Amino acid sequence: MSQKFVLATHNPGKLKEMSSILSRFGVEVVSPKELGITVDVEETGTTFAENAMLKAKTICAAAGLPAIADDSGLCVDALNGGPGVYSARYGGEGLDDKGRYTLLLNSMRGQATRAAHFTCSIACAFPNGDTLTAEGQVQGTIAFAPMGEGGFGYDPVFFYPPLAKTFGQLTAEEKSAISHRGQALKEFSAKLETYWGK
Ligand code: ITT
Repeated sequence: MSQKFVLATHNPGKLKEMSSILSRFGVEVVSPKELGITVDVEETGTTFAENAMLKAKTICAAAGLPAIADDSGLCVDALNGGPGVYSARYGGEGLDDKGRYTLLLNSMRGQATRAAHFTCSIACAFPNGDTLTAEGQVQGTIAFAPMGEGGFGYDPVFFYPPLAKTFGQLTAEEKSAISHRGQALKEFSAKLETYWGK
């Protein structure tokens, strides 16, 4: 069975990664923009899972189509798990991706404990009220300087020891094979198969 899903995100980096990963699993997607949907969901949840479900349900209601949302972030041990759910807003509204990762590098100056992980919660809401969820995580460290131009967000400063590269130095395919988003969407597509098989 095939059905079209709207991706409940306004982040172009995420949209690109989610579309490409989901297309490999045979899931057909459309962006909110293509449907003329501009609703900006206020992320009032305190967990990634809550925020993902909030976005999926709101966009599903607006589009009348099943919606898939991603709530994700970077959790740094030395910052007590921050910026975490506030990753997109770290440092306030005025900063762009580069401003945010520069602020992060500055707050990690002199810090020897550099362990961090990316986490991703996927939520899918169907017009009939059904929901599906999935999670993914990837461990790494915070680099001492930005490296690479790939990806988006904090990728240039997220160092992945097994490949000895930052996420910014990986191709889209390399990143998706190991990333928090890649893992969460893989789990999601398996759950979707089961859901459709019911
Ligand atoms: P939507 O809510 O519209 O999806 P957003 O960017 O506001 O977009 P989030 O609230 O989930 O999304 O914030 C996630 C932030 O975490 C994102 O803006 C990046 O700064 C960071 N992030 C998440 N996944 C990342 C990745 O794969 N690489 C680098 N940074 C990532």
